[in-house]
Order: sequence, then C-alpha cells, then structure tokens
Amino acid sequence: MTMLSNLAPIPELYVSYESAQKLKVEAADLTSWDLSPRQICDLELLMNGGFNPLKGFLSEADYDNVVENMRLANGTLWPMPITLDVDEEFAAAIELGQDIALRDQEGVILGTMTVTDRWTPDKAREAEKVFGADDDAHPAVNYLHNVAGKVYLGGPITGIQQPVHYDFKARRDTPNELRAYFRKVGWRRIVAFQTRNPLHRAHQELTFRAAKEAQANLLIHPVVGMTKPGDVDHFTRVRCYEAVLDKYPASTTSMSLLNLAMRMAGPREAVWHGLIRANHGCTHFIVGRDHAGPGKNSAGEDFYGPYDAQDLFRKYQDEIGVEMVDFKHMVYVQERAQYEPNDEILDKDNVTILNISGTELRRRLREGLEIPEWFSFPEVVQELRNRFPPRSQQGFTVFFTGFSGSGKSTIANALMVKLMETGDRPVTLLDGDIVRKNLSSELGFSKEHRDLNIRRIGYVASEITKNGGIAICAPIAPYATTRRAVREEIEQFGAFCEVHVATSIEECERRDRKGLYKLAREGKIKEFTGISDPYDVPENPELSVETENVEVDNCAHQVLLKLESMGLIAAG
Ligand code: PPS
Repeated sequence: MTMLSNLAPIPELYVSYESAQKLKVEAADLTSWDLSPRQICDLELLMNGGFNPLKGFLSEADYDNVVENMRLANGTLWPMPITLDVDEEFAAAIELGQDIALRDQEGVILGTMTVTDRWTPDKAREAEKVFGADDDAHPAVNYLHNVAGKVYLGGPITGIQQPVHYDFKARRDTPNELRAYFRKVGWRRIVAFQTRNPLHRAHQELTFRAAKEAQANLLIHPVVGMTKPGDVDHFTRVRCYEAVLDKYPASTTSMSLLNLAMRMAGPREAVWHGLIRANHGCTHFIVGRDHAGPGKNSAGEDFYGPYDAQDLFRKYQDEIGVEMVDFKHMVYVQERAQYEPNDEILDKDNVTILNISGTELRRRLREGLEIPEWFSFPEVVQELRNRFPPRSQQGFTVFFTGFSGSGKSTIANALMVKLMETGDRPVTLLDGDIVRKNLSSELGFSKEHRDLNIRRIGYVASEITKNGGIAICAPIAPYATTRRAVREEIEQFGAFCEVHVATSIEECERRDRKGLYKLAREGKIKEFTGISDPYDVPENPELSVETENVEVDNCAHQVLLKLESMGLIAAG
C-alpha cells in the first residue's frame, strides 16, 4: 500500500543522534547567539519540519520576496518572514560563511547556522507589507520595532536537539509524530482547529460541525508558543482544553500542542497556519471570523476585515495543500437551545440570540459574576475562575510616572499607607530613588540605562503582581515604549494602573526640592529629564493627577478612587 502523501514523513533539519553528540562538542568553540523566546519557537518548527520547506532562517533574497510577494525566491508560497534578528554589535562580529551556535536561554545548544546573509531590513516596509500597517498597536509591528534586533542573519540550519519542554510533554508532537499517529489510528482526513483561547461550547459546536462537514477527524491544535499579549496563559488553557476534550468522541478527536510564535497577521497568518498544518499531516483547516486578528489599530479600527483571512486562504488553497473549512460566527439560539451559525438563522426576529464576547467574559470573571452553562462547560469556568479570581483578590501594579520633583514619591508613599490600612494584600513601594540605591546602583541616566532601570522595576512589579501583592512604582520612566513593555509584562498577571503625575516642568523647577534643577540648568547634571533629556507624556494613562494647589492626601485619594473603579479594591 502506498502511503498517502499527507502522512509520509517530511524532511527535518536534525542530524543523527551520533552526529549531534559530536556537533555539541565541536560547537563549544563557535560564536553563540542566545535565542529569544520567539526565536526558540521559530527554530523548533524549522528543525522539526513544521516550517517545511524552509531550511533555515530566511536569506535576504527569500526575505525580500516573502515580504513583497508572499513567496520564497524560488516561487514557493511562504507568507511569513522567519528571520533571525540580532543586535548590530553581534552582527558586526560575524563573517559571512561562519557557523554560529544557536542556544536557548539557559545556554543549551539547539542547532548551528551557517550565516550566508546579513542585512539591515527596512522594518517600515516589512510592517506595511506583512502586517498591513506600520502601526505599533499591532503586536508584531511593536515587536518588530521595539523588541527585535536591527540586523537580520540568514542561513541554513543544522538541528542538534529540540528545545526542552517540561510541561505537557505527552501532548506535544512534531509533524512526523502526528503523521505517524494518524497512520497508526488510520485517519486519512484530518481537520485542524487552531486556537489561542480557551474553548467554550460555541467552539466545540463549530469544530464538531467542521469535522462532520469535511467528513474528517478532528485535531484540536492550540498554540502554546507565543500568542497575543494579554491572552490567557497556556497552562490554564491546556487544562481547559483537556476538560473540553472529554466532550468529544475519543475515537474521532485528538489534541496536540503547537509551539508556534504567532504574529497576529490575520490573512497572511491564516495562509501560514494552513501550511504549518499541512506539514503536520492535516488535510483540512478551520478558518473562522477574524482569524489571528490583532485587534484595533491606533485609530481604533480593525486592522483587517473579518473575512479577509478566509478570502486570502481560498485564493491560495491549492498551493497550501489543505482545504479550508470556513466558519461564520456561532451564536446560541435560546428557543432551540443550540448553537447555530449566525448567518444561517433565518428567523432572527422570532428567536432570542445569546452571545457573550471575550470582553464580557473577562468582565464577568473579574467581577465574580455568573457565567451561564449555555456559554461554557463548568470545568472550563472553574479553571478560569481559579486562574482569574475577582480583581479585588488579584495582585496589581500602580505605576507613577512624571518629572523629578513632581510629587510621585510623596503620593506613592501616601497611597502605600492607605492601602496598608486595609491590610488585605501585601504592598511594596518601588520608589525611583530606592530602586536606584538597591537594584540599579551602577546605572546612570542614558536612554539605555533608564530603560534597564525601568525594566528591572517592571520585572519586580510583575513578580509581586503575579503573587497577589500590590506593587507601587514611582520612577520618572520617561519613555513610552518602555512603559508599554512593562505594562504588557504586568498585565499577564494582574491590572496595571498608570498614573501620570502631571506637574509641569516649570512647577517642578520652581519647587526644586533636591536642588537638582539648578544644577541641571548650570550644566552640572547632564541628561536631566525635562531640561536636557526627553519625557514622553503618557497618552492614555489610567489617571492623570494635578498637584498644583492640591494636597497630597487628595492626590492619593484620587488614585484610591481609580483603583476602586477598576474593581481592584473593595468600595469603602
Ligand atoms: S528613570 O529615568 O526612570 O530611570 O529615573 P529615576 O530612576 O526615576 O530617577 C530617580 C531620581 O534620580 C535623580 N536624577 C535624575 N533624574 C532625571 N535625570 C537625571 N539626569 C537625573 N540625575 C539624577 C532625580 O532626582 C530622580 O528623582 P525623583 O524626584 O524621584 O524622580
């Protein structure tokens, strides 16, 4: 019997076990690049064939073609630039043709790369062409400009070993492992469902219908690499998926975890997801409404139309090699007590349509409100409630920002005392001066050092928030992108309340509590914020407080009221 092409093994980039052992020793002498979390995800899928036909990080010619035409230089369809971004210093020290070792964050070698290409990409062009707009509100564009290095290296990869995962080991499969599994259980037609969210009843109904429609078995294939900032963490999600898996017939449904780093690129991402699923042996792929959507742009509009992803997928379906099962929005029809595709309901005027959006679900969790049985499964709701207790029991961070001498520390101290009075959660104050004494004593005031300082504060605050405490930070934090990065880090674990202490520079200088403004004017202190160094005024802080002619006690009280309105402290 000939093997079906979707189930035959696909090429991987790994060398044999013996060669890997040898290479590991030899690689000790190579220049090492420590991969970022996103690069580790990319490398894993490059090495195990998930990104077949790629043989390494893209060369410049492939990159240009992918950006412009969604194709590699040889014409093969490939919509996403898979690039190795590095800093300028590292790039400058590399010679073309040189082998480098690619290591994980603990220094474990995963593979080597022969650097054939090195170039400085036009990131604005990449943003426009790949993500549709050069707008930092798009998570991947923000990553491109503010996280990724300035230079790209490209070249073929030799795979030594897979990145180690300690969690859900039995649920992770390489493309070849999945293909072998499908062969073993005799599955020929497989429809994959991509997800980065917990599954509720609507998803179960949608996937069930898709499998029926395609006359296929179902593979729930959630992403556990990197998803949209602010998503439910994958540990919680996988526990939710496991609960939902029990609701499907075991003989026709399976689940496998995919260590993909998503880019939220909507239409291009859908095509990419299709290619990845084809590599994993699937024959069909579900594309729903707003597939891999990044949310709103900075003008408050959607980056892509709700069905753009389906349209693009349809156009390239033959080349992708998997058939799309497109789905519209599923909603609950109360009278018939079942889910139906919204656009197939013909008697809309006579029935009650119920739907709970993601935003509404988060609100209900946050406020400890009811989540009805028609919406989700009790086991899923319980998992979510364990992970997201009502806000009044979660940790959070209050982040003051403003000029030196604006009153940040004084208000922060007053707030700390007020919060300690209620005593329900531990409170830690990370004041600018205190941090510089204890955590950042070696740092100065260059942009680089300030960023490092704020990152450290953000890191400590995120740990405090994660563990249910209250962190109050009061640095100057002059750069908006750094504040945003800190916000994103903290919002994974709890709320972030940015308070702009909006005292004007003139007033700060007039007060000149520490005598620093005088010194700054005399040029005795360089890079002084507001005098000889920039300050990005927060555009959308949760709160802005004026301090001129307002008492400290009142300013702190305004913050308390804000925290109360955010549901973070019980109304008193
Ligand atoms: S930053 O930019 O957020 O890292 O700054 P931060 O750590 O909050 O600064 C803490 C205090 O350092 C004093 N100081 C300066 N501030 C700004 N620019 C320069 N060049 C500078 N040199 C020293 C200043 O008093 C800050 O104090 P407060 O009043 O707490 O903001």
